[in-house]
Amino acid sequence: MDNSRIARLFNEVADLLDIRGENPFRVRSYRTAARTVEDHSEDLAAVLRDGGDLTALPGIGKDLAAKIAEIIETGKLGFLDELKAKLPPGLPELLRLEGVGPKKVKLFFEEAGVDSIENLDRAAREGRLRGLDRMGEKSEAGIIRAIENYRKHIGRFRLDDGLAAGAKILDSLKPVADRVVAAGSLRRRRETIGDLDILAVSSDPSALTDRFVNLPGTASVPARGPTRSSIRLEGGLQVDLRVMEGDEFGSALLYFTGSQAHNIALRRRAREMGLKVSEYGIFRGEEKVAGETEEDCYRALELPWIPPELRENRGEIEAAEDGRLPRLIELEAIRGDLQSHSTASDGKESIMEMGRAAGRRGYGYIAITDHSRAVRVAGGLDEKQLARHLEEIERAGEKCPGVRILKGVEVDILADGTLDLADAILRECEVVVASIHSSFRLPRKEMTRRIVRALTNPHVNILGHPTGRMLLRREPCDFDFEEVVKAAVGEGVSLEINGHPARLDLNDVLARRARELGARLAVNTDAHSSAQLDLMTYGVFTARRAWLEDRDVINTLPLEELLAALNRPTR
Ligand code: DGT
Ligand code: CA
Ligand code: CA
Ligand code: ZN
Repeated sequence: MDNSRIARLFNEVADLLDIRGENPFRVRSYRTAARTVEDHSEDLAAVLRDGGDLTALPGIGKDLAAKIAEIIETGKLGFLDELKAKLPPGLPELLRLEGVGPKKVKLFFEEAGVDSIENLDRAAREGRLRGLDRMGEKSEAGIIRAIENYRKHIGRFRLDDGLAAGAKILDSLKPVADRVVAAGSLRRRRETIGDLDILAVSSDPSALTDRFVNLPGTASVPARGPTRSSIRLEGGLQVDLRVMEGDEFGSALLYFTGSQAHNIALRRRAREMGLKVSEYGIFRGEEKVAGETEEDCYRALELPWIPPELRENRGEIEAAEDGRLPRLIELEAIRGDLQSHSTASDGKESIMEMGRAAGRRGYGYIAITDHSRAVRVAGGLDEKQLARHLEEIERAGEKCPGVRILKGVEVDILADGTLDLADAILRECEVVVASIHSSFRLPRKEMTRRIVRALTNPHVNILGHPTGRMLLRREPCDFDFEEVVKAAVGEGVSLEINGHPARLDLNDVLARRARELGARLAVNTDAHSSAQLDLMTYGVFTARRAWLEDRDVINTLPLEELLAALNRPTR
């Protein structure tokens, strides 16, 4: 049981209470508790097991502590189920739409009789939403777009959710399997996964299958057999299990890791060499020439082993053949984080706590980049507040030996491309991340001009989460990517790969293209708590899928070289 699941259930409770229009303090107590639990570094199940006192956590009273215990013990929260039973079953799903929160759901339900996505779609298309409180034609069109977007992504899951589910399943299966691993898009670290593919070898396949179809959190069992089974988890994620023989493990892993396009290209190559490839092995006529390991299989095809992140048939087989595979960046090469937030804006921990956590991770530096004033909901800073904040960063740095805490800011790019803070204060910062947090839907030309203009400000070092997309929720901004990258290269501005698993922005394809155009990348977490510094792994997954090496990423540089690299060329 992980803390994030507890947090999710509490957030669901808060949403439902909010939709019902219940006491805002009660709603807030669940949200605060969700955040506390999510950010807590120890597994609460372990805390409970060791006789720890959950009410010692901030904002957790007796009632919430009992609910946490209930979730840990039963995997469920009865109170949430009761709440659900009191509302039309289609209502909570509306919250999955971009720009639709509990208040809107309540409004749509009470004033327009909307109780499902279908209903909402119809109401919006018939123009029945525009008269409602704070709704106009524009917001109505936004609803239609959000629904289209949601339908396009339906049935896919974020990588972090997939990895969390996968880790639990592997742990449960390990005792009844000789070998068990995740394959498919999860192993390739794609940003979203359609389903989860598990491959196992076992001397007791029926015990393995038994355990699999009875895993906790299973909602249904679409298929069950000695070599293939599938389950569907409560959240809707399907998990496929394939049981193979030990001497087929390599070829099976290769096959089920995919991608399908990579497999097809390998098979074509094999055919030209007079070989045949399947999940059972690589064969020349009747003779099996490889199958036990992936390395053996690639070797039989006269190729070096290709990292799973590259297996998309985007030139990796040709590169492997020519000995041109990149030496992909690894997490260990990252020496610091160049976007993080503190309590000065919407972060959860102090500058000092963030700095110490960076030190514990072995980093040489961390930039504290709180929001600027335009992001009012995040408590963004104005010039005066930022000046004071920069002093605090300096003071914290003195008390934090070993890690350099860099004075930074995440300054908003306003709709016209100017920045939200005056040059005089930006000049005082060591790291200026410029990002868009509003007006996401400008026409392409205007958006391109806006971003390019921001990049020409001589103090900007990094373009933060460049496309603004939110996975499965918000489409990227529309702009001329090539033109923006060329401007960034000319100005000496790095492009961010934001490692938050809801963003992964730039994505693999765009980051790769940016590198080809000569851009440097910065892989950052955008951490809002010290625990979130761990999200760096997701940024590195994306960087690897973008074929990046250490030298493409500025935060692999040691401090002095980084500071030199941040210096903008003077013209
Ligand atoms: P997903 O689940 O949509 O995120 O993507 P994958 O890549 O995990 O695809 P999935 O689950 O349908 O199948 C897992 C792997 O099995 C896939 O990457 C390659 C292999 N595979 C599945 N079906 C085929 C097929 O028809 N032909 C070939 N060559 N490979 C296949
Ligand atoms: Ca899959
Ligand atoms: Ca599958
Ligand atoms: Zn941001």
